Amino acid sequence: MDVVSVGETMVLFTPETTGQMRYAKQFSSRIAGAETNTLIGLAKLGHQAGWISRVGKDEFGSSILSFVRGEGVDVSRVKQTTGASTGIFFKEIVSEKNVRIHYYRKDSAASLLAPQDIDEDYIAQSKYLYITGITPALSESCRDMTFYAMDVAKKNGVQIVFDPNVRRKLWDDELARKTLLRIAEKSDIILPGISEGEFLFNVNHHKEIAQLFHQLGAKVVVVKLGEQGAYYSANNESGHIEAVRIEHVVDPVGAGDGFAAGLLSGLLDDLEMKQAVARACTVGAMVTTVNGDVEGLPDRDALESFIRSSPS
Ligand code: CKP
Ligand code: MG
Repeated sequence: MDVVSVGETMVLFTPETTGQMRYAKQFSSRIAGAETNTLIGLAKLGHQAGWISRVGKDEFGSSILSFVRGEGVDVSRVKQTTGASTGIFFKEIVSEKNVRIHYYRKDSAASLLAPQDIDEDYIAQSKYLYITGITPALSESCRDMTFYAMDVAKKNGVQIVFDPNVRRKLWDDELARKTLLRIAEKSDIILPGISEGEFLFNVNHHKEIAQLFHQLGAKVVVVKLGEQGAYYSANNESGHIEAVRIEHVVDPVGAGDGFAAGLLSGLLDDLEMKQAVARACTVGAMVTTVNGDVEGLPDRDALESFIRSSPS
């Protein structure tokens, strides 16, 4: 495997109409979860991506497994669990500027994940372990598992890549801050947004955020700046990459996961940091042009033709 990740994937329902969801009568369903969004992005770009998780032994669990497998991700380390259901969530589009997420994932199958779900060899043979701040928010056993997976990676020289993905609806602020900072201390590459830097350190300047993560031990920090692109800082090298201009953002959710896929893809292809960050910005931008979290992720051909057609 090039990249292995562990986390929850759910069925996502979106009302066909905008406005308060209580009036919605029809919903479309998709599959989404930060970790599989990134793994699918990598698989579409031709990399070997593997997922560790649990889903329920139910119709939604089966649907997630066949979808993620169909996108080219290895699901051999995903278990279907009896006694707990697959999580679901809703994306309520009240108005273009007001999108609300409603989770129905408490005590879900994935929240039962625990250290014994980690196959050491599976992580040991991979190049990167990709962790997001969502998995440790799911339960205490998920927190234990996250740290255990990172210990296995460290022991075997596998690089740890971390997207803080703060989800304040899922856990208490103090526990979130403490846990995410502990994960950051063990991570090699960190991909925060400005609001995550603010949440963790109470500072909102990208250079300061990068510096603080370096002080915790990170070798590479890439701060996502949305429409302003991204700032990267690594081994005495730093710089700013302009965002790719998008005419109309259809759905911003999933952009961060696409960004991670683009960056890891660039690093796996041995691009220079600057080029890898540019690929991250491009993939992140492409995700926002399509409804759904993974549907806008490009394969190689789509990525190249998008770059050719973008105004430089
Ligand atoms: O930070 P992003 O918008 O890239 O993440 C979106 C994902 O995993 C989405 O797919 C959802 O399932 C989640 O984050 C989550 O649990 O909030
Ligand atoms: Mg994010």
